[in-house]
Amino acid sequence: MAERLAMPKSWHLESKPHKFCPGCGHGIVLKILGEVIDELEIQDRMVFGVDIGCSLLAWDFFDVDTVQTHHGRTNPVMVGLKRANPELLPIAYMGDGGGYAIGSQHLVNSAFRNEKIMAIVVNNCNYGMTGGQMSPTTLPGQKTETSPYGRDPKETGNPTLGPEMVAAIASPGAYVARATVSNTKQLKRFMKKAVENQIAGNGFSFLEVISSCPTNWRTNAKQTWAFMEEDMANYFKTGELRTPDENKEG
Ligand SMILES: Cc1ncc(C[n+]2csc(CCOP(=O)(O)OP(=O)(O)O)c2C)c(N)n1
Ligand code: SF4
Repeated sequence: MAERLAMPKSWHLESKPHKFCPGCGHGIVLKILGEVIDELEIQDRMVFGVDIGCSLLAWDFFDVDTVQTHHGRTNPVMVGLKRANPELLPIAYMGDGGGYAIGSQHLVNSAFRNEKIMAIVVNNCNYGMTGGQMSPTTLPGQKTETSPYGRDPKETGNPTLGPEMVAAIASPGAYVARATVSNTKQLKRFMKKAVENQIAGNGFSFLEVISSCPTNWRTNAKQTWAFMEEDMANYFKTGELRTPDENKEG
């Protein structure tokens, strides 16, 4: 059994070490989420929804009630739980494939209806679990299994800007932001504000997190960091796009 050491109290100790590849950003996002759950003391009210893709490797990550749903269906399942029991704090956790491709209609409808749930999209610019195919957020020129010559926006459009889309259709009370695993202080601030927005019952909370997938990017540590901090950061700008009081950190 793993030792607790610096692990959040809300983590499920028996399932550690976790199942993500070395260098994967999912572990960082889930560590920050665990710290926020502990600090806000919401472990008993939280329901964690994991999608298909590498997010599902977190099915036993937290010591909280967890539901696994198919591609992109995590948002409506969390909405149903919230409507049935408004005391719950459901958090939907998915990849850019689940959130912006096959589950995009659910994301759009949750945002339009200002559903009082939180959704986290971990954006690693590819379909990680299935071996690195092109996803909605694959960057122009980026080589993947299904774009071996690099993504051509003339053929496949431009990468999806999830928070920008959600911010454009969100209602007052929504919280929308983009963070990155390469800036954990900012990531924690935004994660906490998104969860606090749920506790206050203000409206939809949406957080995209720029994350790493060195296995499919086929990058070493230095190249992984550079891809996130240069290529991805140039296209996907971090910051808050909607807050309940409209004071935003840029
Ligand atoms: C309806 C359906 N279509 C396709 C698949 C195959 N599939 C499983 S995981 C996955 C990719 C998921 O990518 P993403 O959501 O970006 O998450 P990641 O693995 O990168 O974290 C796909 C296409 C599936 N399981 N179900
Ligand atoms: S395939 Fe990519 S996203 Fe999935 S666990 Fe490995 S590094 Fe993480």
